[in-house]
Amino acid sequence: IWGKGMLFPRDSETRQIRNLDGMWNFRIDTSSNRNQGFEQKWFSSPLQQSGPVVTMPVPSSFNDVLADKTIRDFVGWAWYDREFFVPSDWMNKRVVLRFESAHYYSIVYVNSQQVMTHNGGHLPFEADINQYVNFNGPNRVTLALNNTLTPDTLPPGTVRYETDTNRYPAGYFVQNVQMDFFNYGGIHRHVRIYSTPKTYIDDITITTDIQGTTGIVKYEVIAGGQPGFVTGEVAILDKMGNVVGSKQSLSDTIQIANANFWWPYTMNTSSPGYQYTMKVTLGQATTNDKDVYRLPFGIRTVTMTTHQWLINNQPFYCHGVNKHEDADIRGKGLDYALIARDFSMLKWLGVNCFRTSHYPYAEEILDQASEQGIVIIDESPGVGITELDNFDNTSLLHHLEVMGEMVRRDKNKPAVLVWSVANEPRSGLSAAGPYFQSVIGHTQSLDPTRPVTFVCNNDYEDDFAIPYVDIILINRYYAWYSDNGHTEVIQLQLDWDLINWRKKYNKPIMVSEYGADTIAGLHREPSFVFSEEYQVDFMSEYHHIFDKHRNDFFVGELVWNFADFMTVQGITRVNGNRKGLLSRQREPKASAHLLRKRYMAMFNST
Ligand code: GCB
Repeated sequence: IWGKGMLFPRDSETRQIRNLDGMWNFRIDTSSNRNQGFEQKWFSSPLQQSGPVVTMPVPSSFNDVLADKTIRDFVGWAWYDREFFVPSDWMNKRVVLRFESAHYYSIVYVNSQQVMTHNGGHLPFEADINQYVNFNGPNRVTLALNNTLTPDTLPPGTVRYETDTNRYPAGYFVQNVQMDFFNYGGIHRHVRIYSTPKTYIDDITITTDIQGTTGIVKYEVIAGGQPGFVTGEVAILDKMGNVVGSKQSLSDTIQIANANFWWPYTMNTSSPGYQYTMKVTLGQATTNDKDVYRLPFGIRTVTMTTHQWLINNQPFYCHGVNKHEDADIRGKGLDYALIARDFSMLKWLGVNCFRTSHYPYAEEILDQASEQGIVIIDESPGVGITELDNFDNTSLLHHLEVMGEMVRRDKNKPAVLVWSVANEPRSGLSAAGPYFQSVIGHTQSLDPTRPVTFVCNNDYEDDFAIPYVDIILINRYYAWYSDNGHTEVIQLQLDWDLINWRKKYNKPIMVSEYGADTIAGLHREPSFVFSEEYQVDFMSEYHHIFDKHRNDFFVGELVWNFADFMTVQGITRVNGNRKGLLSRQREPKASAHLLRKRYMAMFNST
């Protein structure tokens, strides 16, 4: 069912990795038809031969690196290239070129030949380039990257053209987006080449169950290349490297007595985030190929009852935040120092769960969450599905495809416990019924082990998509987008709302967003909107109602947002969205101290 696998590149005795990060050559195509790059075949020679280039770091968004407004606001084809070498002893191997993500539409060339295309940011793509490369000299990789959003992309967007040259310069157009974050473009994550034997481990799927103290590990290995007569050997190693189970088969079940289960760090402080390693060895009898891959995984279960979220059959209360991949200069570019800082601040806040609003984050981030015992609600880039044509068949097919890519990438990550297929679609439209029945049903069939949902900002009376979810996630902005400044309405309105959802659907409920814009350092007493005092008062009101229903059907709260982040320019956004508990530089506002006190007190009671 998975098609081709997308295992994260990992070194082993049979695999090698070379990193292609660094400074690449870069040019944007500002020609009037925005198509000069293809007409002049910029992919057929080094980029600096067809025109001027600037230096652009990879990984990074291209927008905020340079003091150049045209590049910052650019919409269209951007071109990257660089030289690379392939070790000559890779000649008889699979040579895979992999982009962990590039936003949005990619066409990749190696030595002037097109080797792959990919539709969508946030998810990896790769191709075997063995036949295109030179093993005895330099090679060139070129990427043509287009960040234009259309009604069929995820997230969707539209382009507005102005042709009245009395009022607009020639060629004027604007990208309109339906989401509240900056549409960063660029090569956002690592680019690598890696080698595997010609017959190789293409994919591994692990699902786990528990029975008493026994862990039940079901696995399936898919071979790629010329499988023919392949043999499989699987060993499970504990953290100390001891083999605790093994089988001679490509797909089977292994039982581990007295297993260490994967737990969030707030539910088990002695060994949170416990992961085993599955060592898979694949052999090809005729060619003598041998491939080894080591996959970390955790043993745990997740269940939604009518009123509880259970992890390993114990009730879990999610106290967390929403995040963004976002920071100064690099935009959405992967940065290890930033990842480490964010996890340190998540722990400082006492967060035990976050949602990857509003797209799948880098695998390095999810792997940290797995290792540190922080639960992930893994969200697709389905944000801003609000116009009628976003529900058409082309959009639906792309959404199904993206869910397939996302589940394929993240299915083995123990921290990922819930799939969210979308954020704030117009689920009050009748078209949302069949659309989400299909997207949610597809995701459930790809992965029957995890609950599936979407994030809703609609009213309880008239929602067409909520009937299909396993848990209800609602975003609420009482006393912000409505009754602005009036914190006295929050308890009444939120309570009324939660009780009505509960009565209608009898499912567990979370508030997946609540928040108020706050300028760090702005103070007013009594509290006033945009001041740190207001954010504190505002959140405290929500907490009363969360606590009222907590031991009943209310299973979690996620603040909007962990940190301030960049958005489009607009009259409601002062250099970005300021609803962070932390500034964009990850320093706390007063609300962060409030949340830290609240979340720390929840340990062991979750
Ligand atoms: C929302 C959206 C989020 C926005 C937030 C806001 O409901 O899901 O993307 O950034 O509200 O601050 O308006």
